[in-house]
Amino acid sequence: MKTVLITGATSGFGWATASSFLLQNHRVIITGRRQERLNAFIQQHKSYQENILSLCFDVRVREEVEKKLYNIPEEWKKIDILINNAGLSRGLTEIQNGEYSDWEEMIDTNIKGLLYVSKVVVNMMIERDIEGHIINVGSTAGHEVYPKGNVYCATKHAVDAITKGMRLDLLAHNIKVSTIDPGMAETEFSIVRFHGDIERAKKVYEGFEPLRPEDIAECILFIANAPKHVNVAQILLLPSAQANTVTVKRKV
Ligand code: NDP
Ligand code: 8X3
Repeated sequence: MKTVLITGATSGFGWATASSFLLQNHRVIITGRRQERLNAFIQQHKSYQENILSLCFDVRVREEVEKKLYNIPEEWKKIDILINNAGLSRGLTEIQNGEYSDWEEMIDTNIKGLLYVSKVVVNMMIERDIEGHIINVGSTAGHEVYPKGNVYCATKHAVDAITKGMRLDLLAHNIKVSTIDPGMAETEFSIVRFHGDIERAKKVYEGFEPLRPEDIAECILFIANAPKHVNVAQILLLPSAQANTVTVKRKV
């Protein structure tokens, strides 16, 4: 039984991944800003209740991240796997028309938030001599830049660079570092990107079958379950109808 911390488990990939780890009899620490969603997760997994710890915090607020993580009960501090999944996009806009608040939210969440959580958890692993595993959720947007995706793509390129840097730095501590880089998946991602415009968000996935959160969860389980001597360093996961960030075969 491993202890797995999943950021952004209140929705989408994070929820599905936490659920999959629980069903494989691991202990999960689920996080997110929406307390009611954390409660709903526990409610939906009632029979596994003793294997769930929920922490409500905003990854952008460093003091909050440190306070919440350093104060978890001692028996939960032996974290084996960290899944850095919390993230978002805001807006789809030419660079000259971008909103500062959107840029700041993406940079603060996807880059700085990931760093804040990682630093604490990595140190907890090192202090306890745990042969841990960090799995970052990147994106195809970390491989290519698409029109109007400027800052979101930049944050996911940063996640790619941080993943590579972590792999170098943590080698000495026997901590594996991997990334899963999905293409288009239908979650709350586009609703958040378009600030709650559900109709616009739906259109993103019209005419083809996007990835489902469970597809990503399955890959994360595969990465986590690899034998000790194997690091599945990177998975690029696309819907069959997607060739790259801008080329999608849609039924007309
Ligand atoms: P969702 O919007 O469904 O889930 C995002 C999760 O991140 C939520 O649980 C949300 O929780 C959490 N989150 C966002 N901001 C913060 C914050 N400031 N502090 C704490 N938690 C936060 O989207 P996905 O499941 O699709 O996205 C998960 C990850 O996958 C993201 O990093 C995204 O960039 C990436 N991705 C998504 C793809 C897609 O097509 N959907 C493709 C490739 C990568 P809460 O709101 O409760 O805080
Ligand atoms: C999410 C995938 O193509 O919508 O990272 O940016 S995309």
